[in-house]
Amino acid sequence: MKELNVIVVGGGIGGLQTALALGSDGHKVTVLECVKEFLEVGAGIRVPPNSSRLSLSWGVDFSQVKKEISLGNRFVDWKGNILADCPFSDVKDKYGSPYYFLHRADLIKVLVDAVSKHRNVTLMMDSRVETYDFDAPAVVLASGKRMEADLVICADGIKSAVRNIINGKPLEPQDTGDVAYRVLVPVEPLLADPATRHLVEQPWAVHWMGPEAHAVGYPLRGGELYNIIIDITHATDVGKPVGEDEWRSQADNSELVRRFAGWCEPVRKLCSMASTYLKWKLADFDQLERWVHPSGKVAILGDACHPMMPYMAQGAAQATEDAATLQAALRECDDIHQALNIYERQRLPRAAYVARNTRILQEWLHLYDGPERERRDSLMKQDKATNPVFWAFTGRKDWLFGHDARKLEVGKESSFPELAGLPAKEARIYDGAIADTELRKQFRSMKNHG
Ligand SMILES: Cc1cc2nc3c(=O)[nH]c(=O)nc-3n(C[C@H](O)[C@H](O)[C@H](O)COP(=O)(O)OP(=O)(O)OC[C@H]3O[C@@H](n4cnc5c(N)ncnc54)[C@H](O)[C@@H]3O)c2cc1C
Ligand SMILES: *[C@@H]1O[C@H](CO)[C@@H](O)[C@H](O)[C@H]1NC(C)=O
Ligand SMILES: CC(=O)N[C@H]1CO[C@H](CO)[C@@H](O)[C@@H]1O
Repeated sequence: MKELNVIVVGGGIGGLQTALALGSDGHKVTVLECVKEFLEVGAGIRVPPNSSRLSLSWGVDFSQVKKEISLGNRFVDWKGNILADCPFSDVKDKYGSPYYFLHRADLIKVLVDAVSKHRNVTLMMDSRVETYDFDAPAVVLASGKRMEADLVICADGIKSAVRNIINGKPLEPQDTGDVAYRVLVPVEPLLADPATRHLVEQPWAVHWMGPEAHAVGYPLRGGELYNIIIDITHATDVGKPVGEDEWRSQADNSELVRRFAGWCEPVRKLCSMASTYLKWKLADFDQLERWVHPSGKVAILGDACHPMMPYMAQGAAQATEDAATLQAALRECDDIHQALNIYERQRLPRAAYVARNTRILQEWLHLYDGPERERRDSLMKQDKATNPVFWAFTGRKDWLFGHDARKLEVGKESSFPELAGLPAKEARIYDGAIADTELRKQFRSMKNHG
């Protein structure tokens, strides 16, 4: 395709990567970002193998930031017993690059650095897009300025203002039933304690799983910080509720300490160390019908079209794949509309499949103790499609990590590995008929009197 003028709305991880991908093919890209400057959101982000290679090919320099290389996913019950390890030791040999743990602020920094050095990409901060002209195509900024292009890519995140118009009918993100706490703690107290030392020294992503909650922890920045994500059902979250896809910074850890009082020592310690944290309500939706506006000149990308719970650590990676497939489709076709259709046909079902699996994982991660939990614990040890852990079945792991998003697959039969089923109805928390056990009642009374 000839060189295009492209507008990217939104300078998140998705928008910046799209700009770099298209800029490296000679397209002239302007990124419009509404905030005045990027917030330093203190949190970790997991970057799977093929994702970092794509970024590298667009000129992103990871060498300047401190990374941790993941040993894999470790699954532990809430009392501290290791149930299964899903090692990533083969990842570099098999998929060509390691699985990284990064600080989110570091990832944004390397992306912004690459963008600011790039001759073909311009990043405009403090530039809110208010309206779209889908046929031109063009956007109008809050300042009143109108900007035209050959192609507009909307990467404006989960609250996307343009999603419903592109989709042709409304589809709002729905509450998943869970809230997420994100915490960063210093490592010194963890290193000083023999019960937690290994958490910093051995960079597993440890998943502690218990009734209606799980926590994931991993070290960051060469072991300078420890990152924890805690996901709890609203029903048993004893903290102050947050509004629809709003996040809030809080400093009082007493609610976490109370909620996790019955858990193993590392989890209790991490909760007590949480001096400040961010809190989200997690939302997602079923797949959209369209990612491309009928004008054929505007398309949507990233969390705007496939928001998902963070349980597979795939949100940013899926946005990276979006950018790579879009780049490849524009290379392949002379017609923009045709390229966008190829992009949609390849990306929409893949992202929807990952989101669907995230919901299955949600049920298995949050089971109460009982027969279904015992069945889970034994399924987790088998390299089979019935294993509820996505990566523990080699067929799915290869599908996820071995994918080259720059290879266009449209026309070929795209096949998806089999997903694990849901737990039995009576054990399911989100759509089941779970019994009102003593423990459930206890959580509720903690909530009411908290
Ligand atoms: C708790 C949590 C943990 C996560 N952990 C991981 C993980 O480990 N690994 C992973 O891969 N993913 C993870 N994710 C998901 C990941 O953060 C997102 O999927 C990814 O950042 C999405 O990027 P995006 O660019 O599509 O959207 P966003 O990052 O939301 O960016 C959208 C941008 O558009 C801007 N914008 C919005 N409207 C306008 C407008 N009208 N005009 C101009 N600009 C506008 C916004 O200011 C924003 O900068 C996690 C998410 C959460 C909530
Ligand atoms: C920018 O575009 C030109 C073509 O206009 C291309 O030759 C060059 O490689 C691009 N720059 C980068 C850094 O990719
Ligand atoms: C972009 C990229 O690096 N893609 C690679 C992903 O992994 C598969 C399987 O290892 C490779 O064949 C791709 O080249």
